[in-house]
Amino acid sequence: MPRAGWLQRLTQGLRKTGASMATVFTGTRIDDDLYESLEAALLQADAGVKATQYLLHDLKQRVKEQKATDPAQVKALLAQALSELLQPLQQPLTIGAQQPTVIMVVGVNGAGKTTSIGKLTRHLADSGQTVLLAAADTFRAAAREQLAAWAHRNDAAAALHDARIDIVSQEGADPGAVCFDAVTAGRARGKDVVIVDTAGRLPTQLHLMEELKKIKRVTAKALDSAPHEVLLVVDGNTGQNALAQVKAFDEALGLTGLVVTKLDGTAKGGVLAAIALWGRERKGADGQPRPVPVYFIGVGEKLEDLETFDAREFAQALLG
Ligand SMILES: Nc1nc2c(ncn2[C@@H]2O[C@H](COP(=O)(O)OP(=O)(O)O)[C@@H](O)[C@H]2O)c(=O)[nH]1
Ligand SMILES: [Mg+2]
Repeated sequence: MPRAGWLQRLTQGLRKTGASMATVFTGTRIDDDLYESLEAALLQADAGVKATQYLLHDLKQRVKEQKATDPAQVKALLAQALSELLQPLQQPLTIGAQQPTVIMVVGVNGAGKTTSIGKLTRHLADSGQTVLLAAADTFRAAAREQLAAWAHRNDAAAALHDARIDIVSQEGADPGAVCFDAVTAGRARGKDVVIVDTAGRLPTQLHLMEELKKIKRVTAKALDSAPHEVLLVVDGNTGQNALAQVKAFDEALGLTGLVVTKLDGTAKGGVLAAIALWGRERKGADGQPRPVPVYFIGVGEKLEDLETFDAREFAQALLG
């Protein structure tokens, strides 16, 4: 899909937010009323209290510095403030430093993990990477079948590069065992990427979170440096709860990236501002801020409906 078409879909998905943002700037004066309705619109957009306060403060400074007098200018300055806040989330997923690069995918039920894996596989196959999928969502037979169906849909793209999408799946097996086999097979077959699909779970289900930690440990037994990426898939419609999910999964597993799905629907989008602000406080081993990047966003249910995250475009779409 051309990038422009995708952007339209995102804007369409975020149109409610965009519409209420737009009305904030229709007045003729920059006054308390404007800032109050902006505050309400940001909260309504799921930005959360902290990110809303941050953006308002930042915006007021910009307005002062620029000596802005027209609400339209304020809107442009808000777009700047927002895209600067979101900028650190814009980082590419890099593949190839390790072979195979092992990507573990986690999240709550229905977030779009398996669908995103299907799309990501397409993205990788298109760039000539060979992919092996691990069906470590072993709770339901349907989950294995769903992953296999996505693999099959990707075969045409892979065939262009003389490759095919392999899948490792075992009925009734322990998810850790499936991962171990998958990573071992990925090494033996010289695959570029191994993607591990896991069963959905809530961060409050502690025994299930322990199981994820175990999957992670077992993966490292099959390949020392693995997993190289731990991706959390979050449904863009979950509002502020998305931030709670990010924090909890990060605490348990150490996330390396996010995929935010369903931004084509009725998502409000502001939660990315909250995730970005939280990311500033998150420190790496070197004490430097290490935000969790948004590698991709999902804008539909089809194979090609995955896009890299672009902070500026996202800010524009959000502001309508
Ligand atoms: N509109 C839309 N639907 C999506 C997107 N990503 C996933 N879905 C749908 O969300 C539902 C759950 O997806 P699934 O991948 O099975 O979730 P999982 O339980 O996390 O593996 C399915 O109906 C998908 O088609 C997206 O970006 N946009
Ligand atoms: Mg699934």
